[in-house]
Amino acid sequence: YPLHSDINITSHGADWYWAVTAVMAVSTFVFIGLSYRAHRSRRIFHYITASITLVATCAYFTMASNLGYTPIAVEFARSDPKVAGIYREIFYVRYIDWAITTPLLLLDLLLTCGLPWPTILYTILLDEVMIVTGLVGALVASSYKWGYFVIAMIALFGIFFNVAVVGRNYANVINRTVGRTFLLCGAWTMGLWFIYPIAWGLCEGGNVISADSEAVFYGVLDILAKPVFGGLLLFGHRNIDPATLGL
Ligand code: RET
Repeated sequence: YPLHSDINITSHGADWYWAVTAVMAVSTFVFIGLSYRAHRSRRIFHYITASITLVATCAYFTMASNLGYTPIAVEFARSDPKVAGIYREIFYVRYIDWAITTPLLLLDLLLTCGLPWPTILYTILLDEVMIVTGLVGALVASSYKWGYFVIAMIALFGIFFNVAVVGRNYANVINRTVGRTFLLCGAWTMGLWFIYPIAWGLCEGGNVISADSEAVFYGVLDILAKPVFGGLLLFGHRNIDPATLGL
């Protein structure tokens, strides 16, 4: 079985991955630093947010080192369609990152609007379905991969409903500050999350753009969805007492 892949990041792609690694690491220290401004009992959002960028630091360190990938056939030999021809570097480490960090992002968001625990837990379950089917789809070489894509999209719409409709109603009932913070962070998150399947379709799915372009596309998305989201969320929480959220 070939461990060799034909479509890989270049040294420019690796440089960019190192830059994102640095952004994630610095953000982690900033979020931990900000936590000292709050009493220990009121640091839950700092800790969740710092954990997200810490995990991302590890994932980006791995990709910058050109590790955490496996070659997947993206084109097949003309003579025999059952024999794979061209292999692309598929970073499965992304999905290990997302399996840990997307539930934490949802926790940040859904604790902010005071959703009941059962609703938070089943939103996180939908999220795990989305990430794991996305991973399987990325690793499957045949067009079955698009079946997994469809399942992940259905799960994403379920998450969207719980954030945009259920969560927003709960946030607005608590008070105006919570309502506004949730609206900003919720809209930011859901807007970004719907761009991930587009990136997947162009990279793992359709092999349309290069591995370096993939690095830039996912890297920009991850910076906006993790450190920038975390900054917005903690800024919103500066005037919110966790006790008003039942925390
Ligand atoms: C996949 C592929 C299949 C279809 C869908 C996907 C959605 C992924 C999402 C990822 C979010 C990642 C974040 C990372 C951290 O910053 C798995 C790409 C719907 C929404 C926010």
